[in-house]
Amino acid sequence: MKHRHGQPPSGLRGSWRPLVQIGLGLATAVGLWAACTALLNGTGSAPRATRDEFGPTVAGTSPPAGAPPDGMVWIPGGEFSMGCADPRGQPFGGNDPMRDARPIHRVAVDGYWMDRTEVTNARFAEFVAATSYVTVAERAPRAEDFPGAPPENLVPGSLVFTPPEGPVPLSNHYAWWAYVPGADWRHPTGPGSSIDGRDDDPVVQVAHEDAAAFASWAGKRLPTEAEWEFAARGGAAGRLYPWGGEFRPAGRSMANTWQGSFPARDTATDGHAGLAPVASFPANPYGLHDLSGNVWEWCADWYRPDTYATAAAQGAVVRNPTGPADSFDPQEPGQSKRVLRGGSFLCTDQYCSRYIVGTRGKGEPSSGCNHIGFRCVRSP
Ligand SMILES: [Ca+2]
Repeated sequence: MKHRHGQPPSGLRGSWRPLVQIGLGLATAVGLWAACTALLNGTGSAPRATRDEFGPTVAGTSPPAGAPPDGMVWIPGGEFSMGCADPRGQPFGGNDPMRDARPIHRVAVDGYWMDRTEVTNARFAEFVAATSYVTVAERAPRAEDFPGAPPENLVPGSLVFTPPEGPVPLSNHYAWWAYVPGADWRHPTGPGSSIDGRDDDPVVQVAHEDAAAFASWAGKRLPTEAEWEFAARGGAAGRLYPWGGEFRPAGRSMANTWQGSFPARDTATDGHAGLAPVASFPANPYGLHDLSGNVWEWCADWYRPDTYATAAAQGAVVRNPTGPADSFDPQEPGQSKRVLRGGSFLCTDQYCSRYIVGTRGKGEPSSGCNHIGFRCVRSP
């Protein structure tokens, strides 16, 4: 098992025991970041794929009659090649082989509506105003769930990216993640922060169940991983990015990611240090914004590294896959994970190149973070 970008050694975790006790969570800080860092062993059976293995995308159905739901666009569905070739060696390809995104295999999805953008603070606030919903990060951890944790640690909070003063080894996520009491969707980086004037930023510090609760209230649902990828590809086949094959075509930034030396200094040459308001960058051919970078997006599926191997072994087009029945992450065998997609403003080829459209992320579902949000879909 490689650990170059994986879990810190247990001794380091031991030094963080109070935090670990507070969160399944903080284990999860790692889990969440592992979403952006994983060097998976995978099953060992996934063959190295090439771009040649992508077949054409065959678009599906026309939109149903009537006006589109507010803020949504029609995704025609159809048959496509799902997955990611090894991006190492490509410009901005990073150093992760992305083994959990292979084999590239044929998948078909029915048509659906999808939110043009990530769900914003303004929209999430409407939901909370209408329902008095309290997010996971705003609830105090229960003592029975964290035996041995000091009572003073059983306070609501969430995970916040906290850049170090200078360069640090990239093998230890704890150098830039902290559990911050009082961090929640209204205070994305802690009690001193706010979302005033940030109506159009994507909502963050939402756990998977918070996202699902919003979706249910809105008459929508979280996308399956296959729906997310079909939409992100915009009808094209095998491209590295939602907009094409070049990360910065003609020198233009197409997504909110990280520039500069990670994790100490984001030079923000793309115009945004931290979150960007949704739709700050061009839409893909289906009219969807921010599929790459800005915030990770929760999907409905459980995560397993062998999901694609299992699907491909069926030897036929996989129709409307909803993911495995359970979760397994060899990096954190005791933690269930849901799929995350798209990468975030923290992604950089120095560390995480999951702004590449076919790559997969994962997160412990009860944890929010200030680089994780979501968008919804609706079936006709
Ligand atoms: Ca940026």
